[in-house]
Amino acid sequence: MKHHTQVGIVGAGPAGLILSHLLHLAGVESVVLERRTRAEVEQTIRAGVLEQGTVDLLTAMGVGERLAREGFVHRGIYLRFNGVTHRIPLHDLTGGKTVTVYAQHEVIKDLIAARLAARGQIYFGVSDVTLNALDSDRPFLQFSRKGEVIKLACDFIGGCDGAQGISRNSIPSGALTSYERLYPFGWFGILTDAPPSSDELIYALHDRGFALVSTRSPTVQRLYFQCDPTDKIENWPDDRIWEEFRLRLATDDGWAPKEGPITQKVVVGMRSLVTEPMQYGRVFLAGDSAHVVPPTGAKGLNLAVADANVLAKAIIAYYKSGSKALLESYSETALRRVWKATRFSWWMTSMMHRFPDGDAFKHRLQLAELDYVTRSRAGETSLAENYVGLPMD
Ligand code: FAS
Ligand code: PHB
Repeated sequence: MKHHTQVGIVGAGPAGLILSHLLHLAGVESVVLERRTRAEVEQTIRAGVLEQGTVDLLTAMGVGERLAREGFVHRGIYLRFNGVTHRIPLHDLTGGKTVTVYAQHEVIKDLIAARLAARGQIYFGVSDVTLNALDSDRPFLQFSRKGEVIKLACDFIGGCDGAQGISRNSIPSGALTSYERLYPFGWFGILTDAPPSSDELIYALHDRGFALVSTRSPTVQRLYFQCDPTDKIENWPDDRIWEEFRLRLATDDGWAPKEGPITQKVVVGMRSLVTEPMQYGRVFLAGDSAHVVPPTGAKGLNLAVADANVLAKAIIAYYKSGSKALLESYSETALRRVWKATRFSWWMTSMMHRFPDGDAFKHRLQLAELDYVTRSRAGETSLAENYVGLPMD
């Protein structure tokens, strides 16, 4: 076990693994510390949509081969409201950009395989990780592994441990400002063994609430509907779930989802959170450890990737030229994109969910906004360029 590395990374999610592999490709060494087992990390069902920039980066990193083979390229999405479906032609509106549906846990498997094939150091199942001496030039991580307490000296620390991690909380609270918005609803998500119900994703607003039709493969589908954030999966037997989807996704021409056995149910809460700055001394936050977005805009995973890309460039520049300029501007650079993705995720969420306050005026505004976005070239272009992903740098 080494006791010094150039970059110590906490968390083996998209942010930590992308950071580690980008550093490796530039000859910078890192060690990744992950509290869960490899199997747990690789089996965590989460996001499903990769922005064009994410696909391009994974490909450039040499981790895009299975993605190219098994991912589903989508050239548009559907918005459904008042029983009518409108297509947003993403590809036509953005000069040829698309999104690819490829599950986050598949990206994780590909990244872990690439790291280990390159003899990367990922320590799964560690515990009691602490970040220390962050405002010195000799920070260190300390953790327990196989009953041994280990001290790992680093030049820099990547805090990539997600919304429930310790990195953000290791920074003196006076040094950070958090901006948060809680939403009065969550998502009830299912995986079902069924063929696709649609060739592209369907985002629907119904009087009963939001619903989303996504996919994972020709035989496994991913669907969500808006629910009370305190709702429990025990309240939702399969037949009640399908009835709710049929109601919320109904169209004037009789469309209905293709049903099948439900193999996974989850209730996820919904909030927007941005922490500023995303750095303190020698620790740099990337991904959900610094910000959380509601999944409506499919941004969470993609923001983690973008942060890791910006941070990797900054660290590599330091080792190559000794310049700290990109390190010093990391937070400002990352936050410009984070706030634009946070705005878009808030906008999509606010437009497409029924707020329980029953505000009829607000609901009429939502329908007017949807009517504008789906009938205005400028409106649909704005949605499209945000959905496929704003430029990474
Ligand atoms: P992650 O949370 O993915 O990874 C952090 C890692 O750090 C985890 O493996 C964790 O085990 C580890 N860790 C935490 N504390 C640690 C400690 N003290 N020591 C060591 N390791 C530690 N985004 C979308 O774009 N679309 C979606 O549909 C979507 N659905 C989601 C559904 C759910 C249930 C959740 C929770 C999130 C969803 N997200 C979605 C957001 C999600 O994809 C995140 O944005 C993405 O995983 C962020 O990646 P990371 O920042 O790497 O954090
Ligand atoms: C998913 O497939 O899990 C998914 C797709 C689009 C979203 C959110 C989640 O906006």
